[in-house]
Amino acid sequence: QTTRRFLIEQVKAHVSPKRWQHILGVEESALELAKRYQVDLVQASSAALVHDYAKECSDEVFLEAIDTYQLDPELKQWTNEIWHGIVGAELIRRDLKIEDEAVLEAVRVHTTGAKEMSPLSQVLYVADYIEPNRQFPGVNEARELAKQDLTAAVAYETKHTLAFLIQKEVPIYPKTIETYNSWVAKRT
Ligand code: DGI
Ligand code: FE
Ligand code: FE
Ligand code: FE
Repeated sequence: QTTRRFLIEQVKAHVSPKRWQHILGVEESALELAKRYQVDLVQASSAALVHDYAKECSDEVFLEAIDTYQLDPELKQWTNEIWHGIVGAELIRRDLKIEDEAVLEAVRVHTTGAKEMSPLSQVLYVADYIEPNRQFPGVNEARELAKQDLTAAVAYETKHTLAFLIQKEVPIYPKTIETYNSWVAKRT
């Protein structure tokens, strides 16, 4: 049931046109990276198409899902940015009938990263950052790194995201810091 066509139909109807453009850009970048780094193309496409499915859900939907799916109650203190991947994965499993745990895990970690990430999770994490519609200082360096070394691209994104969040003076989700500590050390 989770054909590309089904996912496109469902997700496109659930998000704004602008976000849909972003999602298609993420799919394009994810497929490119998947080819380069020998990641399954169907998993890469599915993960990309669904990753921001929940981004426009209301806070109430997430708060209820945290209870329903018995996720860590501490999550309730966070916001959409943190919820749409971690909590969103449960809504994606339910609404989009995604049963592939590797795809759901990639969605869960697409915003914060994780200490350890599968090649599929790394591909989604980086594709979300470098997709063609993204424009921010440093994106071209991230694109170049992604062509040469996926680990280095994850490390670069992690470092720059953390610096950006600190500059904005927003709270840092503990897992974001774990990701930083782990991937900065991995970079050779
Ligand atoms: O959903 P997207 O906009 O495509 O991208 P994303 O899911 O990677 O990131 C969504 C937002 O989450 C982005 O503005 C950065 C923010 N974010 C990432 N880590 C943290 C965070 N926000 C807070 N407050 N704390 C974090 O640790
Ligand atoms: Fe996202
Ligand atoms: Fe991201
Ligand atoms: Fe995204």
